[in-house]
Amino acid sequence: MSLLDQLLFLPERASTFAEQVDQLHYFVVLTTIVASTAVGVTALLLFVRFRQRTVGQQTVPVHPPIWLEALFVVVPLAFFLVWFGIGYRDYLLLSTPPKDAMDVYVMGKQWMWQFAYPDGPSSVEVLRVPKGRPVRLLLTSRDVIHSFYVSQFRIKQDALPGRYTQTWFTATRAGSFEVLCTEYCGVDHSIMRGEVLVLEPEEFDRWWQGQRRGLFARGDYPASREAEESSMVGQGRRLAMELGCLRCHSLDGTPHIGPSWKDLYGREEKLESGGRVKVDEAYLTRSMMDPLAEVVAGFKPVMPSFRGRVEPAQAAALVEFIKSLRSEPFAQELPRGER
Ligand code: HEC
Ligand SMILES: [Cu+2]
Repeated sequence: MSLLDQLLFLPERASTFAEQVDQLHYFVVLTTIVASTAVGVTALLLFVRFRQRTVGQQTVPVHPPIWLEALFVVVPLAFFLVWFGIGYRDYLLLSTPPKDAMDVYVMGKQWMWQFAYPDGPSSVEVLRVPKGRPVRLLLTSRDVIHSFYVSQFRIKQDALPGRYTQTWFTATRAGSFEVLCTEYCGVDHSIMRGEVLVLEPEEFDRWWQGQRRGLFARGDYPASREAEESSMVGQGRRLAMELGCLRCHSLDGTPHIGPSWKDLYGREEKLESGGRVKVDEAYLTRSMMDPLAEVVAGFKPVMPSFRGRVEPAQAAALVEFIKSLRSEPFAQELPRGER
């Protein structure tokens, strides 16, 4: 397939998705090449075979049998459906991160990418991840729509202001990969670049421990005190007090003016409108930005909107704080041995 890679200018493959995405790509490209060539060649043959031989010659009307017409409809349709089937399967895979994935918050803003690990450091422009472990990205934007694209991983996901979207990947080789923004977002859109640094697992663990223990107080790595202060759960707790969320929400399970935050994450919430919704990061953020859109059953729609009052990084911290209020830890394995 390396000839096709070159013909199609495909970048190298560095994630578990890449293989699958490319196979579908090849399949679509090859069948369309074959089919369009066949149509073109047939047309040429017919031009020659049925060319006008005498002046004033009339074209004989053609009445194709019904089975032939059906064939021309069913065969292309079958191809489209097969592509759809494969695409749908891949889409499901791409949009359901494994439970044990490591979470990283990603914020796009004009014109840079910022990354934050719930339990650890945050960084600008460079995202360090271990090879071979699934990583879930929770994306948002501080200003306009951006789009997070790493061509070698074959992932692309929009980052929208006031909302969280997610995607995931498992990197299959160590190295440095460029992050591009693929949604035109202003004058410096073209230089809105970041870097995913895929490290060998041991190397990542060493870096991670260093971040947390302050072994690398100088040099390449930020000091660990910074890492401590930026612990998202700690920040979220502070914010919840400062912003007055705790006037209406309790942390111990007793409902107050609003529902308690204890064991909120991951459960199914009944809504006043009759529906149900799974409490995930996106829902929690929506509840802060647009509280009246989905009112929890049994509560009054009195929560004020925090749109514009809570920055994306703060929203992420609040979400992480709410997630930390679980009586049983959920299956999430942030770098081995750290929990
Ligand atoms: C004036 C009281 C009040 C304040 C202040 C308030 N909330 Fe709420 N909140 C409510 C009520 C009432 C509900 C339930 C009705 C609804 O869904 O809008 C709610 C619902 C929620 C939900 C959904 C809960 C669930 O069970 O699904 C979240 C998440 C939430 N609030 C987060 C926050 C955060 C974060 C803050 C602070 C930045 C905050 N709230 C401040 C009253 C409040
Ligand atoms: Cu952008």
